[in-house]
Amino acid sequence: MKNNVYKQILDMPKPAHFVLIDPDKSGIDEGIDLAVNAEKFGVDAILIGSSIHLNDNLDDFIREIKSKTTIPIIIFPGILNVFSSSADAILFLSMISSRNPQFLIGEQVRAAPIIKKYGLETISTAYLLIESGKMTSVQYMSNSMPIPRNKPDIIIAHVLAAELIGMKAVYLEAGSGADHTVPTEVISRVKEVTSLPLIVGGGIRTPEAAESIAKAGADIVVTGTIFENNRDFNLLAEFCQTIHKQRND
Ligand code: 1GP
Repeated sequence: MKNNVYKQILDMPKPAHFVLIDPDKSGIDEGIDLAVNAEKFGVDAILIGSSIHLNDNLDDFIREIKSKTTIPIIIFPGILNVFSSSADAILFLSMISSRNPQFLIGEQVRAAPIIKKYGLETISTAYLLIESGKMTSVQYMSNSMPIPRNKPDIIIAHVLAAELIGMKAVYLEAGSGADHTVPTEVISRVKEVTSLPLIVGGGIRTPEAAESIAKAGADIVVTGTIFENNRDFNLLAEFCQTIHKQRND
């Protein structure tokens, strides 16, 4: 029987560090190498996802990584009908910053019967795309306008709506490879209004940036591109230590 990943997320010391592995950018061997080292150097969970899904080997990819790691392996879907029953859970995203119905509810309707059949744990997650300097893949692929980065009140209104709807986590997304991360002012303002786990990612390239985001109130700091381009596991360890240093316990 699989673990309750949401409970693990609630219970894990915060801030936590999740590493995103994109199966379109890493082969299986590279993905395993990154996941195994991520676990070794203190990463708390692995997200697996991509904006497009160019490869059809997601199931093998996840099964292989699962067989060599013990931390939670969570699907972070670009398109919700691409997933695998081998994962521990899936972030069941609704892109609430969007006004494109396909990414608010369309993808979820298509995916729900299969996810139910697989018995995969879902974590209902409010996904907010925040403007970050240039067009990102997620913006283009979802045909959605990001929320202006200098409008924290609008961002907060979205987060409050998500909480009232009953969603279980909030993901503030600048977009993979973003020029600018989600502003720390936005993170701290959002943290003041919600007790839901607050996930922040996009454009985090240095331990210093990760530290500011953790200090501002992110419960989970997500890094992706930095370790796709640079398999420097000393740097990975430094990211982990910097993020974990912000823990109170
Ligand atoms: C993207 O938030 C993640 O969905 C990670 O972004 O690749 O820029 O680290 P980066």
